[in-house]
Amino acid sequence: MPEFILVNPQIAPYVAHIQLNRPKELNALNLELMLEIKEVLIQLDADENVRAIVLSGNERAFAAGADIKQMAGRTAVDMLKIDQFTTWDSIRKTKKPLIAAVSGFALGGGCELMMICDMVIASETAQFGQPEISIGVMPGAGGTQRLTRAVGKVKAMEMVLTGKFINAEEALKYGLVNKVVPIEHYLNEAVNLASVIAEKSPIAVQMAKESVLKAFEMPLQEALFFERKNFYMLFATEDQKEGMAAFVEKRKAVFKGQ
Ligand code: DAK
Repeated sequence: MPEFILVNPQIAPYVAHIQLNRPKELNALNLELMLEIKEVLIQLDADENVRAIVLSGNERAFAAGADIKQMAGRTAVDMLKIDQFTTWDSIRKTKKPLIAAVSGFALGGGCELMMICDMVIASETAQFGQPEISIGVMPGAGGTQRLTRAVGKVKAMEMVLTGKFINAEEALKYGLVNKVVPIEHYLNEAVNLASVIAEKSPIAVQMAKESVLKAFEMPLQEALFFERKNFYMLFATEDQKEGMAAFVEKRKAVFKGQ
């Protein structure tokens, strides 16, 4: 049983929910919590009854960053040996769509974890930041890269070099989040978004997710080639036959992930 997260494999049909659960520490990401997220995501990725996953904290905090108290005394060699990247890389490689439901603080590693997710629903109270500079370090789990790709150079520089937070409205304006909703709705809104995706062909969703992510990893020509292969591949699925037949027959498609 995980100690630092709560897992509901069916918060809605085909939608799983992982909730970070260290409320007193504002969901600070200690190593154990990250390992638990990694393990659960591997299980959910393999579970045919799950087609999309919502990741949330609580109303006060999505996550206020890596656990500073756990990290404070470490040397560079300790950090190297612990090799947290194995865990973070595994989370990043989740095949199913990950939707972050963010309320309160999403800071440092919390913001980086959020940016690994594919979409973000924020509550009006959400605050985002990369405040590592204020504790003598800098973002180490993708913050300088993913934030810059999301919000552009000057805003990323401002956030990373000053450590200042931005609010939900600003995050929306800069394209860091998909939607901002009142606090009482943020989790439902994320689950609803996940449910819309869960109605689609899970194979097509997986291929499409993979292809969009290549936009950040490959030069355009290679990425277009990658997209093309995935597109062709989908014509080998029953879901493609079902989807197109349903359109022609004017009925709702029922996708089986075959
Ligand atoms: N770590 C540990 N404890 C934390 C914490 C954190 N990041 N953030 C908050 N807490 C704890 C506080 O210590 C406090 O505990 P007690 O003192 O009550 O025992 C409790 O949560 C409530 O916090 P506050 O009393 O401070 O609450 P406030 O509302 O006054 O302030 C705050 C909220 C979020 C503004 C403040 O807590 C704060 O500034 N927190 C730290 C934010 C921060 O600097 N985050 C960045 C951390 S560095 C890597 C992967 C990831 C990372 C690095 C490498 N690899 C894969 C290699 C990530 C690094 C980081 O995130």
